[in-house]
Amino acid sequence: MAPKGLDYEHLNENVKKVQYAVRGELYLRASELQKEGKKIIFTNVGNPHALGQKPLTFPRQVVALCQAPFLLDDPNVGLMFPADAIARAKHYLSLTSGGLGAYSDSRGIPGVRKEVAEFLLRRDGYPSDPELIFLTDGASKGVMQILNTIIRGPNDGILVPVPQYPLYSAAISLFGGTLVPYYLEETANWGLDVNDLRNAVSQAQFKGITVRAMVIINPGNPTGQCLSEANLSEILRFCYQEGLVLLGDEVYQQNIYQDERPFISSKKVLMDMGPPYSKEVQLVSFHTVSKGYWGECGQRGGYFEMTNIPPKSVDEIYKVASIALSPNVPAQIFMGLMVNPLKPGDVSYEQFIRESKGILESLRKRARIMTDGFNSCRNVVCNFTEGAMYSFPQIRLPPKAIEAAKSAGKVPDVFYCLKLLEATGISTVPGSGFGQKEGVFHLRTTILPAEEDMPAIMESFKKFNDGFMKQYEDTRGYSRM
Ligand code: DCS
Repeated sequence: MAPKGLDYEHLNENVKKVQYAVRGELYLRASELQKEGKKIIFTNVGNPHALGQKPLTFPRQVVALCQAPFLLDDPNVGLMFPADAIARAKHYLSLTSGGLGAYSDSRGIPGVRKEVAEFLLRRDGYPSDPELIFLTDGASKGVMQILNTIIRGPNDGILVPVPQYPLYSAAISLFGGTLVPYYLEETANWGLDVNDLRNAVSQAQFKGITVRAMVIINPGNPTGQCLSEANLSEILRFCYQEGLVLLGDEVYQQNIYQDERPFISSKKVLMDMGPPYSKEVQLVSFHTVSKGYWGECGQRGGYFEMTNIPPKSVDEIYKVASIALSPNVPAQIFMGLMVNPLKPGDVSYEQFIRESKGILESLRKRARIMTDGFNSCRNVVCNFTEGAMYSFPQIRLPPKAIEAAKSAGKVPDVFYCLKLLEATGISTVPGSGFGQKEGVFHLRTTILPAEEDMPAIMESFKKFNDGFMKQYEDTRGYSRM
């Protein structure tokens, strides 16, 4: 028989090459165990509502009214919804062309893009053009759109931090480009050294690869560090010298758990640098409704803002966005609500602040409990989670554990994480899914389990880890950085 289009052997090789550990072997095993009735703590994905976080009331009221506009005609609507939610629902409906059931412009609703631009002006102190803001189905789709536009083939390189969130490695292989790694330094709190970037570019050039873009994740996933202003300006200067587009993944900008290094956007640093940088460096920055105290992952809302991108390139990005007709319209309303929150004096303001502060303060405590918990374990060292939603401890595996993993046909950190899962139900992602230096092992867990469950989870981790170490330890050396 003639081969058929979807026969495995004839699939697009780029599709087959893609790896995505966040939903990989550990996740599949955890799902199996759950089916068998084992209680699983899913700390593999940064999905706050799945771990019990309650949605903020006000945005849900607004979107509920937008979804059911007939409620607005009900004489009792004022008994069911606060006046500010009713006003906001009417406002957003007036911005759509036919409510939530109608496609929007493929860049998103113009009125919401204007609200994003106003937010960026307030945040950074520099004007932002709504025409250069595209709304997307989560930040993921935006990142994929931009990478797809940049990558022409295997000789195009994208500088990506290692460890990194595997959206980047996966999308780069899907589009047939080449990932050029730059290593974050664990002993320097996952900082990055511009000299390493230069080396990475020259090594790539030596192999015939032209580096065209650089990704930063700030705050970092899985590493949790917040980049300083000085570091960001060094990076931007480097991008200027090398002619690279900077892709600034800033989805965790609200998730900050220390006061020394508040979030500062790449756009603000770039504009502060003045010409020639502010006029020349091409920057695309990404944001989402999935993170922060919103955690509305399932809504799939995001945006990207383009700076110094030539109009003809913007037109091409618009054209390709148009193939998918329109981003999610309800998610666009969430984005509008996120960037244009309630103000003091609004009826729902107090409740909104109470809810959002409660979430952030609790995340801050959980970041501390986790880091301290990991650091109290045998052969585990962990940098403090300064921001984002993850803890990324290094696990110093004894040589015997590495041998045992090899004979089980597993990568050592996968072996450790599988044992952890079987023993405790804690479902993590092995560090190898994010990239790490040779011979060094990690795992990633989210800091999202409920605060009251945290001590028990850390205790159960410690019990497992210390037992594991005891089982495999001998007098020879360890894996270490
Ligand atoms: N960028 C980073 C750094 C992320 O961590 C995520 C999601 C995204 C982009 C995409 O988010 P949205 O598409 O939902 O906007 N983080 C995943 C993770 O590591 N765990 O859960 C989801």
